[in-house]
Amino acid sequence: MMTENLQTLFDQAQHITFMTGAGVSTASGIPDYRSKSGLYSAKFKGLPPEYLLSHDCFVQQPEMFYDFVKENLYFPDAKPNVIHEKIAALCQSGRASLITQNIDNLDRTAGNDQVVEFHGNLYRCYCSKDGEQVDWHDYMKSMYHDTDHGIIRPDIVLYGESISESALQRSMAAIEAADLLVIVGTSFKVYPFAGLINYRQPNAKLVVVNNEPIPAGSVTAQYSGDAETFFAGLKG
Ligand code: CNA
Repeated sequence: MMTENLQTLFDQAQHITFMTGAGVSTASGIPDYRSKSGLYSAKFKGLPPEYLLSHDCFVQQPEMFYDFVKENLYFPDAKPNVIHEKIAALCQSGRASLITQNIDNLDRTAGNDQVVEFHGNLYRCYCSKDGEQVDWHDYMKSMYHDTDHGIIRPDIVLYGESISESALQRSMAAIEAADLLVIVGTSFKVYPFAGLINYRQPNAKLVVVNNEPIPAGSVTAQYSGDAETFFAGLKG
């Protein structure tokens, strides 16, 4: 249940910046990484997901990378839930911004065209040889680009790769604009994403909505429970 105190923080905020992770999409049927039922609890051909989602794996074992990504990351039938929808509505009204670590496209499907996709988007693919954009449906059929036989990849940030300059700049601007930061559905262990909160205004308030404790420092308020329930109860 939404406590009055938390609702008041949302009502009084001039600008809210949401920072989200895989926990906002579990209610849409997409597993997260670090929960008990998450992707990291499984191994694939004896290899850990951290390696399978790395730049090294993509370069050295591209077939393995492709099989892993195709079988475990793509959920094209998933639909946005109330969390994506309420955040999108707040962003559309200009009262909020969103920085997500998610690569599942659900914020865009919910109508959020301003979202900062910190780790990219699975449904944008390109050929690593000539840089040409490739439809993700074609990537699902083959990892090879039909015109030049280059290896196709999704436009996501792999372990060992850097965040794009534009994503960093847009994220910092969103963090600096906020008098309320709301962290939702993330274990908050991945850097540089987790380090973004260090750029917040000194008086900015910090709210955490997650079903387990996370290392976010001193928070103004927190909701320990299911993020879908929290957002269903959020007014305005
Ligand atoms: P994570 O490390 O798996 O953490 C998810 C967090 O959300 C955990 O603390 C969970 O306990 C919590 N959680 C899960 N479901 C709920 C819920 N319904 N209500 C409240 N809390 C919940 O994932 P992070 O996002 O922190 O890790 C960052 C990685 C994961 C990024 O690089 C992402 O690209 C990557 N990822 C993305 C997706 C996606 O796009 N949907 C899915 C899986 C992983």
